[in-house]
Amino acid sequence: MATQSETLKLSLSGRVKSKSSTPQALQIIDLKGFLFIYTNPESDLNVEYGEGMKKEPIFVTKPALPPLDEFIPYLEQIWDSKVLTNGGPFHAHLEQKLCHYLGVNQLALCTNGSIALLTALQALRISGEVITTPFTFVCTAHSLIWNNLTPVFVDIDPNTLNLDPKQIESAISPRTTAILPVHCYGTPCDVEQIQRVADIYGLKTIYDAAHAFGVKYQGKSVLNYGDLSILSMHATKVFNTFEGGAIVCHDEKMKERIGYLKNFGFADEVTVTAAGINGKMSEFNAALGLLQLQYIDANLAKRKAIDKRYREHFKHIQGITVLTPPKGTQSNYSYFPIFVNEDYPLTRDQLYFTMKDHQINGRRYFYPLISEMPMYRQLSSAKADNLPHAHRAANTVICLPIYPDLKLSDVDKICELISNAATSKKSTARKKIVSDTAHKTQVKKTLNGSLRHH
Ligand code: T4K
Repeated sequence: MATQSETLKLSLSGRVKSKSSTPQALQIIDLKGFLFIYTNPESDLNVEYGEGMKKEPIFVTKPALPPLDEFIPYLEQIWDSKVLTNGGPFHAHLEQKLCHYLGVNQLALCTNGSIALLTALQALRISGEVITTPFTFVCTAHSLIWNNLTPVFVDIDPNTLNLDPKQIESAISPRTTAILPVHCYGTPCDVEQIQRVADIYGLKTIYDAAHAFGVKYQGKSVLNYGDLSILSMHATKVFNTFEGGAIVCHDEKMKERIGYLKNFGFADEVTVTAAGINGKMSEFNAALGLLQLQYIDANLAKRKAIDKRYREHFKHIQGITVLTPPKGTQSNYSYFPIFVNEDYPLTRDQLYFTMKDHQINGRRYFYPLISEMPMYRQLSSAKADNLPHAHRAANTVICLPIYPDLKLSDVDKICELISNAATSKKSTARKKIVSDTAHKTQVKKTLNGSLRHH
């Protein structure tokens, strides 16, 4: 995109060097490696998105988007009708199409996966304690805190990295009302065993299926298990509507209740049935979803080919393990996690930073473990010796890049790097770890500073 006359140069440390610029007119926001450079605040379009000085870095994901010209007619319709949100025609149509595509009875679109999770817990009137996994994105546990619920962490099964059903029973107390498992990376939980425990103890089950769009287990959608499941349609997900989410439920009555809850609790113009929230998906996002659905199968096929290629490589790289989905799984290939074991010559972080040095930006999903975070670590279930498998996974995982546009030749290069890294420059990697620690210390200082400030 065209820039202003100012010649901007960003040093690697993030400082701005500008020839004839007015520095005040420049705003640089560094979001975890993303550099957003605003060169002229007078033009909203004149925004340059860059990624530092690095050339063609590869990120853990890159959103799949349909051709822009195909989206224009949808936008024209919105512009003509002036129906922007509050349950418009695209919203209704996408709900219907997704039910069909996913093979589920009812689905309520939401603003995002987080709101879907908050609302699902409200819809089932969950109270007290909820059993959940610490090996997930922070949002899973945060949704409990936002509902004034107490998370009780249970360790994961080392084979699936999902909540271990064998350990749920011993974590149940008189205050337990629900189980909140996660189909982590899209790998189905042991849904039958979880249901068995839930039935015995009369617990509700809400699946955080943020990663599991399109995943099938034993021939049916994994979203059909439990009382409710939530989906995320965030930019980083297999199926994206920029931001978006959904709650999958079994019957119309529940769909109606969720409909009220995501619209401030309104049942009609004058009746407010609950302290609801604004959790509605806009027409823009819903229209995009309709178009995205036309491409989902092609995108899943590309992901499958990438997953296959990675697996072929990792058969030959010692010290790295990969996950094998349970028998009967039809995967969506949303993530490709690898686990760096003791017999690989580098530590996980050494490999992670070596990859970064080569512009390969994997992610350590999900490190640090939620149970180690300040708002959870005082819980007795958060103790490290209660969660050995979760700790091991968090300390050894790297999610490798996987997205439809990723070239197989890039997959080959990534694997070659991982194979070669084992035998090369450990010192470079160590240096990076020191800088990561320094960065963390800086973040801590800043946080402390801003806390004091407030
Ligand atoms: N439950 C679970 C288990 C979840 O994993 C999530 C979300 C939720 C619930 C909540 O659903 P939402 O409320 O988000 O719908 C990302 C996502 O923001 C988050 O949605 C996701 N899980 C989580 C696992 O990953 P970050 O902080 O890693 O995102 P970010 O911005 O660093 O993006 C990762 C990479 O993706 C970037 O390096 C480049 C690429 N990217 C990202 C964005 C946003 C793009 O190319 N374009 C983009 O617009 O959290």
